[in-house]
Amino acid sequence: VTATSARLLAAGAVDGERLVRHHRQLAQIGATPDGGVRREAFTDEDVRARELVIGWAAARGFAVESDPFANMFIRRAGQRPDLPPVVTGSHIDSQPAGGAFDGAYGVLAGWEALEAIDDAGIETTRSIELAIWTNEEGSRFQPTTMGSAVFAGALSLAEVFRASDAAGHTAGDALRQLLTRLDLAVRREFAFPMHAFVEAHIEQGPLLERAGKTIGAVHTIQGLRWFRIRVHGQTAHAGTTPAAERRDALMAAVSMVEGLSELMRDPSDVVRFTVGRFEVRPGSPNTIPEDVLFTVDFRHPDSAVLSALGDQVETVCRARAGRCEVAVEESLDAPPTVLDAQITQMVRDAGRDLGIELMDIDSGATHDAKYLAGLCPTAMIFIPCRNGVSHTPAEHAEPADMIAGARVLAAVVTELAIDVPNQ
Ligand code: HGY
Ligand code: MN
Ligand code: MN
Repeated sequence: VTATSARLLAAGAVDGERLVRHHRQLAQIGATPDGGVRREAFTDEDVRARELVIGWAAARGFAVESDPFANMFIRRAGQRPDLPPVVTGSHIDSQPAGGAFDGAYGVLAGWEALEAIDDAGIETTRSIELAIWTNEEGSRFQPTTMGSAVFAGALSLAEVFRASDAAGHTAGDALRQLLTRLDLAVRREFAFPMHAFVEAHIEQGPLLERAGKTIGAVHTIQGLRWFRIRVHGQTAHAGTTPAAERRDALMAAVSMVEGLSELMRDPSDVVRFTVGRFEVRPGSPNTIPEDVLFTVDFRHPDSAVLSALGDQVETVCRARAGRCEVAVEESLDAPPTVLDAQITQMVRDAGRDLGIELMDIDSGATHDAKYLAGLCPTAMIFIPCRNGVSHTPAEHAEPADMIAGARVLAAVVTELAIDVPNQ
């Protein structure tokens, strides 16, 4: 079987009903009444979602292993298990008020690709693996794409273990608990050699839907910087303390947010600037706020702009601190990532051969693929989502698009796993 005929065989073996059924099963774990999902990293829901996929793997006889950060790898062995595998995958953790597709779709499409290839009886030279990356969202423990960052060596285990949630629990403790419950074979080393990585994902924006296309071949993932800003003042009585004697952390933080939104003002609407968390302590109506923690998520496709504006975040906060103290910590600094041209061409070719409408696209959201791209040739396949919305319970992708994406993915990973020139 040539790589070309095998990839069509793999795509043809994708079972759309099975994919949609698996999606429904996964979406039930952490389902919220508004149709969304709450399945944050390291929670009971994260554990149960992993167990579901581990169960599917066990039924197929595929081995499941993890690295020390519980990034999981499910393997369909090839004829040459000694060669670096072809890896696909995404994440199954969600935002606190998330949807049922962000991340989950890439894991389910990857799993469907593995099953389709297995059903079609295709012998691949390289093994094909499904990766499930830990804490991609970074909502509870910052930053986003934590698991792949640790895997790629962009963050150390010691650094991420110290990350703490709003209740003061650390990511290190949360990971230890998760590992106790899952009893995983922790056998994989960080950054083990991979031949290629391909991630399927919903677009999370409106471009594919507007253009009437089914697949996006992703060119670049825009860069982003994350900051945690702690403002410290002094509690005092709201009814008695004169203005001049106040050290109100909230008033200082509000002024900082104003200064930052001026800094980030962009008439061309390319800058993305978000303050997504704002915590006030002690949080009593008649007490002057002593502590504020807020976060900044700043994104841009141009690394020069990321540097120029991002480097001023601390300066602006200091200038607006008044009588309060401020500490600015940067938890993520990721430049724009250009994905692999050759595999992206394989995505376009597979779309063409399967008769699926496709276009090139850039990613406004970030993905584990950006760290994998530093380790091996990496590509991404997008499918549309309704009204372009994501990180909301309203997130939705059509079954027909989910199936089309899984077919393209199955074709591409098959082609990558069969062809072994000069080895
Ligand atoms: O933040 C992001 O773009 C992604 O959802 N992790
Ligand atoms: Mn995602
Ligand atoms: Mn997300």
